[in-house]
Amino acid sequence: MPDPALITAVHAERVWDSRGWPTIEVQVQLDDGQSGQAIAPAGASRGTREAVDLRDGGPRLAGKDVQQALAAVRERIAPMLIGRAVGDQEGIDAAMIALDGTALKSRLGGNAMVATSLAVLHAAAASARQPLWQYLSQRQGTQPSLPLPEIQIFGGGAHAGRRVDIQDFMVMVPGAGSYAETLEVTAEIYHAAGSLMKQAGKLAGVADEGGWWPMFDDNREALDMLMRAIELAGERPGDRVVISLDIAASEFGSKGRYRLGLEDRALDTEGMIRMLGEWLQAYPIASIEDPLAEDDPEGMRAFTQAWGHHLQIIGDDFLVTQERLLEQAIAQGACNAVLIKCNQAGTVSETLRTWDRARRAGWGQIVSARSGETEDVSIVHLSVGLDAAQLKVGSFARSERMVKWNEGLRIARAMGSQARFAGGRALAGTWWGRQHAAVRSTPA
Ligand code: 2PG
Ligand code: MG
Repeated sequence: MPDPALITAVHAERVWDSRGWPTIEVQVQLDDGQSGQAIAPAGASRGTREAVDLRDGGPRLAGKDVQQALAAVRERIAPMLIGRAVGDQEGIDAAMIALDGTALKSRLGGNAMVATSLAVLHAAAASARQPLWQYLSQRQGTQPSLPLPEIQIFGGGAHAGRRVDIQDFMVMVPGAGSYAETLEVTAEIYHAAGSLMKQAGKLAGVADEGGWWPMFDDNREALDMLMRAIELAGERPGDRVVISLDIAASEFGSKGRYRLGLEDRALDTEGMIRMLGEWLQAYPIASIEDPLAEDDPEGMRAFTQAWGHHLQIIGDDFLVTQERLLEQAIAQGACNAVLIKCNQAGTVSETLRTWDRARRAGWGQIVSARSGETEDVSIVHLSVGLDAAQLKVGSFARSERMVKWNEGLRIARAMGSQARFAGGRALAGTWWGRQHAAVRSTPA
């Protein structure tokens, strides 16, 4: 066994994200000449219990500058990491957590910590002379697979000036034969949706994650337009292609009161569950994220009891990639899948603990980007290496999104004949999985 490589330097620089705001890039150098680097992403619809980014405040750059987070890496984290073995991810993350000492990582900054933690992981993979997906899969003992993409067609909510209430109108192609095929089918649907918007005189550019800007008069109009786009792309909705929604209900609801601004309607928890139930009966929706607010666990439990057998129910703001919250939700029977965002947890080790807990519970796992992204492709490697089976990156436009979808293609090529596509595995327990299992078992 070669001696483990040691960290010799940790650099931090200010770079810029896809919304044009500052963020932080960390590079970790090793004594074997290898290095790793990573950039912190940034959310807009953030859960209140996720790790917080350290931002400078003040009048410049809307208070979003990251000089304090850069200083935290250069002056506090770097001296602590120099000389440590790069493979000791847990020890390094634990040391940062102890140095920070706060519940939400507000002293060093979740942005400083996640960029450092991911840079350490990349450096360890480089030192092992392995691509990150392979390093992770060996470390965690998984069989790597290419994930099923979840791709946004219309953006909304906090990513589109609240033009519609619902945040993400997405498609998945669980019936595709390969990762590459999901992208091709989605491209057809994305462009079909753009043509329909143009014909209707409603084309107004794209939202934060590259999905079409939603010029709709009510939330169902978006769903109807999505159905038409799927058909125009030559697909039968519900067959190879299904719909997926991120309601991001915490953005317009709290403590059991929800306000749909677009329709000027107020709903209680029961009303929300009823409305979503009507949608689930009318449209081929196989996955729904944050159907109720993060402070409405009773609602989440009731919704899961009513619909958990029918579709995938994902906790994002509700679980914020925290093992403790996931544990509670498993005990309560709230949700049946978890969104995995490294910067909500704040370190790689905490992210891996949440992923592992979900896996042991048989819950779905969706590795996810944030609405503020960069050229960083770490999450694609995580989804493949952890065999998470699903990946959410935003839409099918803008390079901070495409760099990730394209990285999946490169990984598939590198895997060659070993490439395994997760396909519709994650949706096996939903109406889609049952329907397609039945189709498969019907004699020709
Ligand atoms: C979400 C993400 C990505 P944000 O809610 O799932 O769509 O948004 O990064 O703004 O939290
Ligand atoms: Mg979400």
